[in-house]
Amino acid sequence: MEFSDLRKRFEAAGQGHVFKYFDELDDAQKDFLISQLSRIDLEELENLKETLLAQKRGAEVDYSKLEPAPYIPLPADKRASKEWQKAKLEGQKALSEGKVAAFVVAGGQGTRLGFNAPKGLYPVTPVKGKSLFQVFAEKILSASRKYGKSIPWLIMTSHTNDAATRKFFEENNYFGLNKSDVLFFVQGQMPAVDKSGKIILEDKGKIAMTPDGHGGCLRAMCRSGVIDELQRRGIECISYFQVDNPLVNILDPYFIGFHILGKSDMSSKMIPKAYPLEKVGHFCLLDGKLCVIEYSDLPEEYQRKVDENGKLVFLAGSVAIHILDRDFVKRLGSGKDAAFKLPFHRADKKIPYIDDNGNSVKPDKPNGVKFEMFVFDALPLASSPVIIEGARAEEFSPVKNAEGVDSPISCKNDQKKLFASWLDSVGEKIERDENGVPKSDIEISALFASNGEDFAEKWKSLTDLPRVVQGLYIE
Ligand code: UD2
Repeated sequence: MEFSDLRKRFEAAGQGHVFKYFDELDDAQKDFLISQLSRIDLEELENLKETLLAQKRGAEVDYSKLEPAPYIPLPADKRASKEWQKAKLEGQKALSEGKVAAFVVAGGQGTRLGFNAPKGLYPVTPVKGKSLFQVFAEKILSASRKYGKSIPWLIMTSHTNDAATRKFFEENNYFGLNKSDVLFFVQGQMPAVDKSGKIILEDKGKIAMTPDGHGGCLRAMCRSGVIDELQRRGIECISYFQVDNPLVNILDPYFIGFHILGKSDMSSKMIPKAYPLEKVGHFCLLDGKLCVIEYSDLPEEYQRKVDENGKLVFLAGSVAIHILDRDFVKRLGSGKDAAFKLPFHRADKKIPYIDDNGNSVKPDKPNGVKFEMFVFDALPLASSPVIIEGARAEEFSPVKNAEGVDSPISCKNDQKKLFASWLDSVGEKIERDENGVPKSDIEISALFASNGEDFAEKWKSLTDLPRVVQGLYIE
């Protein structure tokens, strides 16, 4: 688009102030600003001004109509359940036919952990201190060996961490994966606006752009061409997970099987909440449609509500583990179908800006709004969504906070507990402390086994059994 047309469009939309300092910029700065502006969808922004900014959405939810969402419960023994075994076979078939891809949303930094790098680089394992990315890579490599098919791994980065993430993979030789199976793409951005909807200039030649949320992955997959690449490779299911959870069972044949057998557009794992105010989403039905209501939106009385047996009514926690059908992503992400768009959520933030006199200001209270999409908002748009229960001890222990719950220590302890339970099952004795945490550091690589069943099989085949001592590492 010609510069004059671009300018006219912004002026017509009441956003002409973004050119206020344009004449003071050098050529490179001008080019940068123009490239930012040309990526902004003014119509979308106008729409958000009228809805989210005016607080019309959100206030409309009538929580009294919420019901808990149904789910497929975890049986005491999966091996004894016909339904679960049938799903497993179906999932294994899809994996052996090369129809499944793994997908991590990794746009975030490790800031909350005091780690100034992409979060996927954060060291998490108890003995070797492997990074989150390495843990995932080994799980994917192990599954691709087991099923005899290469498994593409999509990694969504952000403008902030894309280069550092790619460099990390290069330096580590893709952790043994084929480079051509690791598909990076960068998530989109949205302009931040002030309370009246005006785009914020962070600098004279720079718009305050912020990541568009993990829900932005749907459009980013389409825009980047990744979705077409998956189609070329014959991929039908995309196994979605977050970068902060090293316990995630990335290529779970049971989950994949339930998704396929249910002819589902999008499936999710639920884990019963550990305590009423746990910071997870809640699977609910609203007017008969499945949705996730985030902990920060659901009034506390609902988060704490119990039934006549004292059981939490909204028990089903969303831990951000989903399977997305490839064509569903294409439909949602291509933007062609206006009724199939994810809504935005607003977050009020402190956003540095250039004031009317051209001075940089660092506000001490929220002055602006950023817009984000959440991937779970695709659930109400999905046909036949399936939810299955997962086991917390085997699949969920995120690293989010520097200390306390969901911290590096709690996550290491949970990994050790899981590995110890596998060792228990083959008759090894593991000493634990009063909280059930193994006293020694132990670690089992997914390259040896990524679940208890596989571990027991592999262990049986070892001729020289390792001694269970402090620092035991099995690969
Ligand atoms: C998320 C879920 C919460 C629960 C919890 C489980 C939301 C809104 N909340 O909370 O319901 O499932 O996880 O651990 O999803 N990311 C991007 N780009 C973005 C924003 C996020 O890639 O623009 C990635 C980020 O790298 C991470 C994931 O999305 O892998 C979750 O982000 P978060 O840490 O902001 O989510 P959290 O912990 O608030």
